[in-house]
Amino acid sequence: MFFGVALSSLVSCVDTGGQTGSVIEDAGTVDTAQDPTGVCYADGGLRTSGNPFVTRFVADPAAHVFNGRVYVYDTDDQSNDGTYWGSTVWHAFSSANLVDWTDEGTVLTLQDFPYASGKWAAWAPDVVSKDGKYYFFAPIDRWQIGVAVGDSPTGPFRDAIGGPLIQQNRDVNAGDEPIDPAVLIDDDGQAYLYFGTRVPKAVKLTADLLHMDGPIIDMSVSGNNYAEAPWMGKHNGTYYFSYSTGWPGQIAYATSASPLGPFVYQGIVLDFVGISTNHASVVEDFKGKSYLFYHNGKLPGGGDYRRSINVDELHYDGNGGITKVVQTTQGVACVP
Ligand code: FUB
Repeated sequence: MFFGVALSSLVSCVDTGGQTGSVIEDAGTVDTAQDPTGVCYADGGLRTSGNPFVTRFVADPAAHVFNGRVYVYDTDDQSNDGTYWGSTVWHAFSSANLVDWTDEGTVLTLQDFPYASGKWAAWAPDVVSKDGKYYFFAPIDRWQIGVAVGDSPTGPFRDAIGGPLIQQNRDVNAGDEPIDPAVLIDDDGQAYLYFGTRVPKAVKLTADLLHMDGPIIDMSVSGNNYAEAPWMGKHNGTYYFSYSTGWPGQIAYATSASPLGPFVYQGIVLDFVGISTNHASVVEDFKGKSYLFYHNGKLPGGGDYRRSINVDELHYDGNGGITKVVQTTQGVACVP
């Protein structure tokens, strides 16, 4: 049965210029039986996100599903001077269907942390939700990691501790460069923070997510090819640790029965992306599919310091392995 509805006046279901996916301007009719929301089908068929899927230079995507919406938290490359990763603010985008993206703007700045030097290095962040609050884990100055908390996925976030959660010169085994925080809250409620350059670090967090609850450990990953950009996921009871292998790097992954390892190297999730850094995150289940978010330099004017974010489907094989993600220009299909 076909239910048609004219869409000639519908421009977009989002409020931003941030999207690059197809925009319905003169869509004729849409099959509302296939797509009850009326946003996914246009004249040519199912719309796709396009890659990169935003027109702003942002990098280091940390993607999560909150309240039925995908939120992607980023380093804001748009505001650096194009010669280094000089960002001082973090940016976010969100979407309910992976095609229409809302530019949530700057969601946090270095100035929100009183102990930050404020000069630069608002780099790869992560955000998790617990008990109705949203915790923004922010690398600051390249030598400390702070936490800000908010009541919504886009804040406003405020410094939650009054000092750093991790600090290079204060904390035993914080490593040479405590950057790239990634947090997993396990099924039993225990939270783990992963971070670090060249040596993957992990530490348990207290129930309020604001303090370390034990020593910082060096994670054991066979193959020893860890460089940066840690991400921890869980699939069918197995922990999947992914990370970049270098500069340039691929995104590799290793698995373990424990969130603290030891991890066994399994293979490559994402090949080189054509620039000096690689950084990815996994959405394990959004409306029935898994997705990999990553950055490259493919927006016009893009490059090492002007990166932009992409999304492609991620597939597990029948044996618990991850099939290497195919980097596409069409991106992913709209999910109503
Ligand atoms: O954005 C600055 C740095 O580049 C990040 O911290 C790394 O993961 C790399 O992507």
